[in-house]
Amino acid sequence: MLSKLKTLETQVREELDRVASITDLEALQIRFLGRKGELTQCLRELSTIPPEERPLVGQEANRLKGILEGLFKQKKEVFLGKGKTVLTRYDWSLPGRKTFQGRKHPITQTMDKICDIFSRLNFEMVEGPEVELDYYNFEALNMPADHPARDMQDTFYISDTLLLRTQTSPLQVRVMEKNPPPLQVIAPGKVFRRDSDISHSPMFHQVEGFMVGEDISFGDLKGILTFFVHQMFGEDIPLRFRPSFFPFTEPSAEVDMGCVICRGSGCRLCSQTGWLEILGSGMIDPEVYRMVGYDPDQVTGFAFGMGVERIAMLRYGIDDIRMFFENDQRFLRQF
Ligand code: 2NL
Repeated sequence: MLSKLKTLETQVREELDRVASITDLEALQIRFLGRKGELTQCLRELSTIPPEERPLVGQEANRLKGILEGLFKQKKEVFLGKGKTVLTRYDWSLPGRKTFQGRKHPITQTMDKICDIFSRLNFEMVEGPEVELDYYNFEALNMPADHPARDMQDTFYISDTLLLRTQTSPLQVRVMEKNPPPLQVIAPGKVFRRDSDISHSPMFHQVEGFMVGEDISFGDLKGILTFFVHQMFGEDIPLRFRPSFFPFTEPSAEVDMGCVICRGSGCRLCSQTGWLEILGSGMIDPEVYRMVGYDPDQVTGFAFGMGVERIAMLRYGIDDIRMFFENDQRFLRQF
């Protein structure tokens, strides 16, 4: 009896696969599940089999009846245009879909590495508000209203006095206001500028840092930043310090490192120069010390700033900054 049920099931499944119209389907349903249908007959014959076998066979027959009714219903929905493609068979042996373990975003990984290098040099990390007062973002950094340097950065203003910070230096100003020297601080975080193309994003990440105290020299700046670049990109990377200008430092220097792609011989990435700019830096301007209440005759120090996306692009060989913010899993899973 049990094997008869099995055969019946196979037979119904095969015929269901071949059914081409709703009329055929209904005929098939009557043939098996109708009042005189084959399965219905089997259920009737239950009374003729030995009593001890009845519960098991009965259970099987009813289970099959349920399955077949479901199959007929599904097939009917296909013909009536309801339901989507209906799978009539499941392969339980198929392996499951692979799941991926989450991980840190490449920007976060790069920022962690930068902060880790500076923390080994005794720098302390500070974080703070992304919405800043105009005072901390510009005034205190030697950029009063109407200062031409404000045009260097296209700022998102919220009101006359509030803005989205264009750099993380306002945080460092707040630290100096509240704490006497000596200090060694790094300030990582999001910054905002009205700019968007393959190398600019309106939101990006910066790590800035400063070191103030007695007799901190340009030599200290060179030593610390050289150590940083060597830790980040390798001991064999050459560096050069090139004169530059920032309103909050004097003298100022931009730091270039030997191109990581062509190793100095010139390529598209370094515009045939053999060098890549990676940091801005300088000795903190006496005007900044006055603004935070330090005595410029007693205190010296340096500061620097870098774009995390730029460092990450050089580290991983990525040529479009927007890749970081598209959240494409095919991109993110590579890190
Ligand atoms: C760049 C250049 C720089 C600073 C940031 C700074 C902070 C204070 C005082 C003085 Cl509190 N300076 N920060 C100094 C020089 C350069 O960033 O190219 N950033 C991406």
